[in-house]
Amino acid sequence: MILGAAIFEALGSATLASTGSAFGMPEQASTLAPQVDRIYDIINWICGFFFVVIVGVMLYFMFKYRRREHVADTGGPTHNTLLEVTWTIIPLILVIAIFYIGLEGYVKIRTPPQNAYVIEVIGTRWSWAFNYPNGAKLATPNDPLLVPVNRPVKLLMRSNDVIHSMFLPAFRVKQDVVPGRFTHLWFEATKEGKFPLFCAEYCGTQHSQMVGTVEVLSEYEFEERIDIEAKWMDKVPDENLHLAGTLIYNQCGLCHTLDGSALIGPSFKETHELFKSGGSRRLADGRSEPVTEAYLRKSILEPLAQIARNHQTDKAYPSSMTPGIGDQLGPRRVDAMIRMIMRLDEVTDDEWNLIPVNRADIVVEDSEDE
Ligand code: HEC
Ligand SMILES: [Cu+2]
Repeated sequence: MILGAAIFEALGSATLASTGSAFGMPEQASTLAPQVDRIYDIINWICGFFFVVIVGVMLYFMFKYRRREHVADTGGPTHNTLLEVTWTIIPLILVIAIFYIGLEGYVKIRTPPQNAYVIEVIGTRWSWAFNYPNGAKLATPNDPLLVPVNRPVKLLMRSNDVIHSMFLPAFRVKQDVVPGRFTHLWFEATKEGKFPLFCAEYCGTQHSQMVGTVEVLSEYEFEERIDIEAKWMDKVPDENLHLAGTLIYNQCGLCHTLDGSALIGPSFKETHELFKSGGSRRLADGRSEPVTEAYLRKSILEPLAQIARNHQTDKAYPSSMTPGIGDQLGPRRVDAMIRMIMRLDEVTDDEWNLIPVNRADIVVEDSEDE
């Protein structure tokens, strides 16, 4: 009786758009979240209910029919039509109901509204890049994914290398990002604030670093922020481009160190020293290329065209630098990275740590903006 009431209540309260998160779930921050939590709750309650019923009856029978002296063995029953029909029909109704609620939610999650705000997402080992319709470019780990509150947002996603997966737990959405095709997901954030963002598909050694934040802003703040993001790079005068590079370096930092230690790729310190001394880089195919500005540009735009060899071990580095990275950055950012590598000694301290740069200090505002 009590159990019956409990499950009834759970189903009932869950059906009225539930307010709190389901058991063990993070905060709800999108319009889809209550629906996902509802079905999760319903399935949990069904499992709990049948666990208690089945295990309860089992324990009771274990006790009731335990072996006792002076009781003759009898053959067990072999067939009971009513019982068998019951234990077939009840689960059948339940799974059909679960399928129906699940399908309803699935269709909703897979169908972005027509008027959704589209953000292009690119997964690259091991960062997420976000391109906005106004030209703003953001990328993890330093930047958040900025989205407006109370407005449907569609992420149009592709991968530059391997399979990644965009996972936004507070919005209850997750979608694989697969090389060679576009995938999408959508959500409508209901709360301003910061929520975690993960890559949920093991994508190589630094997979655990492929995390970030999604920041939900009011419509006004959102427009203002992406407007600044779209314009700042163009406001950096050429003489400050190497400093701007230090603000983008984080996208390369998972593979290129600054202090001389080799990671996935050569340290930028080594590249810088070769550039400064007019040295050459030995390549995997046996050639040697002088490290010039043109060499650096080609390394970024066509990483597979010239695979560098490690100077100490003379082994070729893996050809794992992402071919699309130059397009993703765009010409101005590529220039910034090249200049940062060429002038690395100027943007780092004695230990080759980056000297912090404030974006506001390196941009020049147009006179009409002042
Ligand atoms: C997934 C790892 C990875 C990322 C991310 C990455 N690179 Fe690379 N990079 C490599 C590897 C591996 C090599 C060596 C093989 C080759 O030459 O392509 C390399 C080589 C280079 C070289 C040639 C260096 C030399 O001394 O010959 C340059 C320049 C370079 N990368 C720039 C960049 C820049 C700029 C970024 C960030 C926008 C970046 N890379 C991001 C892996 C990466
Ligand atoms: Cu990943």
